[in-house]
Amino acid sequence: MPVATAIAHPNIALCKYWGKRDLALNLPSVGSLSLTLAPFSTTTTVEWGAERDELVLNGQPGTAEEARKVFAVCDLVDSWRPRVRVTTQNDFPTAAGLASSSSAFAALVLAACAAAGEKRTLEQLSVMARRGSGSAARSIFGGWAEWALGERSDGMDSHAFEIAPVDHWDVRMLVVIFDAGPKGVSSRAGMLRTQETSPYYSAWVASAPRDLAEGRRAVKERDLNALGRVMERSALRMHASMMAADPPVLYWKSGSVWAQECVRGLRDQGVPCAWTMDAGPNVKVLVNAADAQTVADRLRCVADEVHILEPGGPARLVP
Ligand code: 2P0
Repeated sequence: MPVATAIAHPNIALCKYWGKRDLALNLPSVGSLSLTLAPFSTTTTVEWGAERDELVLNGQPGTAEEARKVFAVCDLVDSWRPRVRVTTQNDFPTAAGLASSSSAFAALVLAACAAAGEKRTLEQLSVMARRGSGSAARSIFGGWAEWALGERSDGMDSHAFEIAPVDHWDVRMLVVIFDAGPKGVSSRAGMLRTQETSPYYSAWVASAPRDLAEGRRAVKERDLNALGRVMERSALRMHASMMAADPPVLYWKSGSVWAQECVRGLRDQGVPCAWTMDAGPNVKVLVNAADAQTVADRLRCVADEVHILEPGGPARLVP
């Protein structure tokens, strides 16, 4: 039976994706920019030919909704596919706002295509990963990746690409955890509610292209102060749009604000650093590698756990 195993790292967006212009194809309303992060990873094995479709996620049977999404992506690899067994393991907390779906679907498409003997370009893999989860389009690539908005109605030009390689810039991303539980509102539900009910959603979409252009330039120039301004602005504008939804989508907790204040305090003392937040209360902080330990020690005063992550490589097959 053909079997393949792939490993992928999650990514954290520096310029955010929030909102869909096409639900069925999972096409975004805005372009986004991210950093792929090691050593956190998802390892996924696909057996192409099994008695029945089966998903095992972190040692437990996947839920019906998880299985539906996983097998729908397998259908994209081959619509006449045999039944498959998918075994996937995250080495970091699932659903804690750490973008576990980004590494999960990137590893899945790579393993599934290899097990099926289907050759695909990185761009085609990124398109397939996007159908599973938008942020996964970016985790096909290592280092600094941009997910293009695209123009085509079939979505084939809405894929990620590398804007700078993994060794471009010696930074660290600190993941500041004070709440490791599953989130109350899924990203997908939160996005849909925002675009259907928030009066600020159109302003968010209109503001995103400028942030993306500035973010791309700051990454290329390795300008942490400029990138930090864009990161915080993009995160705040995204969260402002969702807070104004009806009912509101509010992921923030008191710890989120404490961590942000800690980052501002460090910056006032001359340590370049900037925060971002996703669909959960935990905070991520971008710093120069040389400052990572100092900043992590300071953040440990307001958090249960602080993980120091580094730029990670692309999704790859495990021999
Ligand atoms: C991002 N997030 O750019 C944004 C910022 C969360 C906040 O992508 O519906 O799991 O599967 O495409 O990718 C998380 O949402 O959403 C996400 P779907 P996804 O990283």
